[in-house]
Formats: sequence, C-alpha cells, structure tokens
Amino acid sequence: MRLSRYFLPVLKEAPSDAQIASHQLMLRAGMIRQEAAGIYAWLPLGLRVLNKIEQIVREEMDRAGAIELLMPTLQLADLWRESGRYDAYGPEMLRITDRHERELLYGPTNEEMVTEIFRASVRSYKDLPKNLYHVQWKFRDERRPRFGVMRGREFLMKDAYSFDLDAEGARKSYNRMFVAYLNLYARMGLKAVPMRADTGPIGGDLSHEFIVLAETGESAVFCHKDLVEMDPPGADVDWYGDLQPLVDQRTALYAATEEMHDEAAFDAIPEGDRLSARGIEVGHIFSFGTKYSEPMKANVMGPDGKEVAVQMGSYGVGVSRLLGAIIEASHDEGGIIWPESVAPFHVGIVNMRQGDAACDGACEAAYKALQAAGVDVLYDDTDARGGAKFATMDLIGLPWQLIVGPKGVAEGVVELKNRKTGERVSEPLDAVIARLTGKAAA
Ligand code: 5CA
Repeated sequence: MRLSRYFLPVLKEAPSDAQIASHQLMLRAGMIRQEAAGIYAWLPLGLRVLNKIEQIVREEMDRAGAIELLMPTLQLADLWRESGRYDAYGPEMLRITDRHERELLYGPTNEEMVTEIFRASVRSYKDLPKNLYHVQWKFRDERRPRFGVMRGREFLMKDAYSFDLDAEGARKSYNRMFVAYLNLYARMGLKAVPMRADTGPIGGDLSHEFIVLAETGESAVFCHKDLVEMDPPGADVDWYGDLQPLVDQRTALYAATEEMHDEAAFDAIPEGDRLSARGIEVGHIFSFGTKYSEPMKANVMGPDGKEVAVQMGSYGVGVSRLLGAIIEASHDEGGIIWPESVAPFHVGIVNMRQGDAACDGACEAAYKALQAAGVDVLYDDTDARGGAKFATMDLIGLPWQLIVGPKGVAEGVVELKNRKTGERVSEPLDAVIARLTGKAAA
C-alpha cells in the first residue's frame, strides 16, 4: 500500500476525552473514529488489526474442534422469553420494534439463538459433543461506555457454545476452550491469566475470566505471581485426550477476580508470591449445565433411550477489546508497538527524500520485492519531511521500518529499524529484503 493513496487520518494530539494510552493511540493512529458514545467506525488501519486478531481466534477455535457459523445481530424477543432472560436482562439490552410491531433486540450474546439452532436438528447423543461459534457484533447499552474499544456499546465478540450429553463431557468441552484460550492470547503476545470469576447474567457455577494485567484495567484481580509467566501449552495438544492436568496446573494456584476474591485463601500464599493488581478481561468462559437447554427443550436421546436436556457452556473472547489490551501491553512514548502476529503491516518504507531519483528508485524496488514476496508493506511515498515520516511510523507501530536516505543510497545501503528494540542495521537493499522475507540474499 502506498501511503499517498491510503486513508490514514493520523492526529498530532489525542482528543482530551481519551484517558488511557490505548484509546489515545488508536485515535491518533487513525484506527477508529467515534460515531456515537461507545460506537466506532473501524478505519482501514484499525480494521486490518481487527481482522488479524479475529483470524487468530478463528484458527485456535478450529484447532480445538469448534465449528464456525454466523448468527444474525437481530433476534426475536420471543426467543429470549423462552429462557426467561428477556425481562431479566434489563436496560443493557437494545430493544427494537419492526414495522409489524414485532419485538426484536440487538443481540448482547447468543445462548438462546444457538440453543434454538441446535434443538431444531440434533436429536441423539451420537451427534455430541458439538461446539458452534461465531464472530459477530454485539450491542450492550453499557451505563458507562469508556476507554474506546475497551468498553464499547457495539463491540466484536467471538462466542462459542458447547453441547454435551453429560457433566463429564461438558467439563471436557470447557477444558478444550480453556486450553485454546491460553494459546490464542499467547499468539497475540499477551500474558492472559485464567481467574475464577462471577457468572453474572450468563449463569452457571463454573467460570473463568482471562485477564491481562494492566494498570488501566477495569477489574481488580488477585493471583499467585507464577501464573503470569506460565508458558502456553502450544498447538500440539491432544484435544480429545485428557486436558484436565493442563487445566489443573493453572487452577491449582490462586487466581480470582474481585467478585470471587477469598481474602483468607489469598493470605495463605507466601507474601512475595502474592499479586494484587488491575486487569483487562479479554475473555470469559462459562459452564451452565441445563440453564438454557431445559426451559428451551434442547433435548437429545441418551444411550438408554431416555431424553435428556443437553449440558451447555459458552465461551467469549472480546475481539475488539483485544486491540486496546494489546496496545496497553505494548507501547512507548512514540506510539504503538505491534506484535508481528497482529501488525497492520509488517514493514513501513520511509523515503527520506521523495523526488530524489536514487531514493525513489530504491524505494520502488523494495516495495515491489516485498509485495512480490507476500509481505504486507506500507510505503510512505508522501512528500512529508523525514522527521514527520518517522513520527508517523513510530505512532502506527509497524514492527519494521525500512529507511531509504540519499547518503545511504549513495553508499549502496538502506537502514532497517526494529520498532520494538530501536536497533538499526545498515545493509545493501537485497540483504534487508532477505531479512524481511526470511530468504537468503540473492
Ligand atoms: N455469552 C458469554 C460468553 S460467549 C458472554 O457474553 N460473556 S461476556 O459477557 O463475558 O463477554 C465476553 C467477552 O466480551 C468479555 O470477556 C469481554 O472481553 C468482551 N466484552 C464484554 N462486554 C464488552 C464491551 N462492552 N466492550 C468490549 N468488549 C466487551
């Protein structure tokens, strides 16, 4: 992409109502624009990151055996009356009436709808277990939308729903999601700690929130500090084998959100290992048995020929919130520092003297070679000054900057800067391209 043709409305200063770094940086880097309280347009740069995060979540769900579908944003109120949640949900639910005076709502979550889809076709225990998920916009009329995408009213969520014959199967489904979550956050460069959590309006008695520690986080959390540095299990797990030991390894140590906090249990941890901090909830998983399947009559025939209500769980990831969480965890005074896995572009080319034949020539050659190798590249071919170009590149946080200036070009070299470490190397262009594409120089 050439910057001269792109749409990147960067701001010099953050609007005064943006209180935390991630919100300020997303606005300044031209990633989002607020259209109403808690409702954002995703500008091109922001959308690229959102799509990358969504794709990682999707890959890890697929790996763990979940199956993707897509449910609508609008739902019938009558469906929610079946579970009894239509009235219980309260003012957070956006209620809509269509031209036929039919009551609808903009989905804040999808337990009812997925249960309806399941019960319409699944009849036998032989079809279990199943886990259906989608990545879809949600609306919750939050009392205090704030911190940009962290607490929006309209936000993107991945929500998965598991169906099992019995409690033992449901526990296995829960464990699969637990382990998949450990991997998916790690792929985004995040350390997310599973913590015992309250179940709120979703219900059930087994629940974990996945928390990224950050001073600006909305939740107060308490845990054993060893949990923060634990490595993820990795892709190579036996998904339909026994995952309980992997889960136990994490749940044996104390970790709880404020609502579930047990002061005595926390005090039993040696003082030096206690961590009392703030955190961002980037995911939340629930096991709630037959809370929806029973009133909604989602039954299957068991092996003994008797009908039973299926055991269910639901598993949410805050896809749009994750952008904020990643930026909170990874930025400096110059701007965002994207982990490579979610960066909007892998490398930015900075032409220090646009219009100079030698600089333009080297940049064009680099741009072509990187594109040909399938590397996402943003070429700053505008006539802004070098200093301004650097500031923009640092702000938008691409992992690599390829800097082309007249002096270097005359000597046959360009510079490659790592955004995270600030390290620079000066090398011939083909060596730099080889580094960026992971191939040896010709
Ligand atoms: N049905 C369940 C799980 S699928 C559910 O809705 N869980 S939830 O309410 O905990 O939401 C799942 C995740 O969505 C949360 O962990 C959080 O990361 C994200 N989320 C919730 N509310 C918001 C919001 N207002 N803005 C941004 N992200 C949100």
